[in-house]
Amino acid sequence: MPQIALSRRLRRTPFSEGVEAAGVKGYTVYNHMLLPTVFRSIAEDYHHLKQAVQVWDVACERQVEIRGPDAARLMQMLTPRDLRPMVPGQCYYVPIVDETGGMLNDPVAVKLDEDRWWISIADSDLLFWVKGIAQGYRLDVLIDEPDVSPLAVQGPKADDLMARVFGDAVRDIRFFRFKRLQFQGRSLVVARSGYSKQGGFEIYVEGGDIGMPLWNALMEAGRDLDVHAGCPNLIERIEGGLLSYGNDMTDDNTPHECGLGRFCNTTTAIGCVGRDALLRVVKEGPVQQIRPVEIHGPAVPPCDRLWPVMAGAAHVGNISSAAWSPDHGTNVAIGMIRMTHWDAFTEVDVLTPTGVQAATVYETFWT
Ligand code: THG
Repeated sequence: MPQIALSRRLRRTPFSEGVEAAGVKGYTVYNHMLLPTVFRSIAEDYHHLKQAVQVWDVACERQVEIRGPDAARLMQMLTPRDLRPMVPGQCYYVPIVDETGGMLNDPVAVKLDEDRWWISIADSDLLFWVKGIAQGYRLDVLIDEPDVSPLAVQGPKADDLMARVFGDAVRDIRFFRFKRLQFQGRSLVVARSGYSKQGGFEIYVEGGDIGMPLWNALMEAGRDLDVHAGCPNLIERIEGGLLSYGNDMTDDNTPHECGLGRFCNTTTAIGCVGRDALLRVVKEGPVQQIRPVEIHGPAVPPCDRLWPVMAGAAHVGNISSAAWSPDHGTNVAIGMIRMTHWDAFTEVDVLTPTGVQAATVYETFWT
């Protein structure tokens, strides 16, 4: 098999040494950085994630830091989610849209202080857009990518493992809230969040030098909990309906098409640069939307391009992510489906690279 060449442009992370020692078998590239995709096998990693606890190198979730008197104003320009209720110590999942209402990213916003924010980005070069808006509007802010690398601890035993390293205070952290907790004399943001539906935390490791000490501390503390290196799991995230920017949506899609309307308050998000465009979209309603799709029949190959969804001769949507689910005994998938066929239990056909497979559209994901 051809290999992907490593170089300085394809950045390693503070945890890469630990990832390699744990026997990583595959990577993808995300924000110009290595992101592990598989350790034992995707199916074995999936079962283990649902039963035990994993430590994930998600350093590729880079931070865009905004600080200064206009930080909150700039943040609200970026998203149709009303940020006024947000207080320091909170995280918000925020669609980021351009002037047409198209999705530029779907990050987690972290409000450190009134005048200091992190945007924990998905895979697009959001820094350029944020800097461009700040310059264009002459805002009083400093914007950069700090030396901050998230390390996720995910799975049903995450609370027990984290309590051993950071103390019982972790147990009281509420969903999408964070506390500052000490590790080796350094104060780190620890949030209850993460790219799985199994529960857990994300540690925003400030300073790459403590990356491996923290990785090793978690691995040693969790030996009897069956802790293992892991990574965002394709099967689990499709079951849970966690979207992947660049795969399941692009700048051609509005948040409403992505099913992210519940994270938009477009009428009250005064200042959002995509507000006028989105107000028009909200009035008419989307004509296509993200849906869970069950693809019947044998296990599908990896979905590395859009697979047409057909109703007879009519092209009614596209599958963007798919995998065999061991727990459900069927293929789980995410598709963008036109409104004529987006009702639950609509029967369709999916054109996979290996042939036509019958499929059923649903309205709610598997977990
Ligand atoms: N954590 C952090 N940064 C990230 C991700 C993350 N950056 C990249 C990527 N993931 C951004 N995308 C998502 C997608 C889904 C969620 C978070 C980031 C998520 N969604 C929950 C859900 O849909 O059930 C909860 C959303 C909510 O209720 O607010 O967690 O994972 N740091």
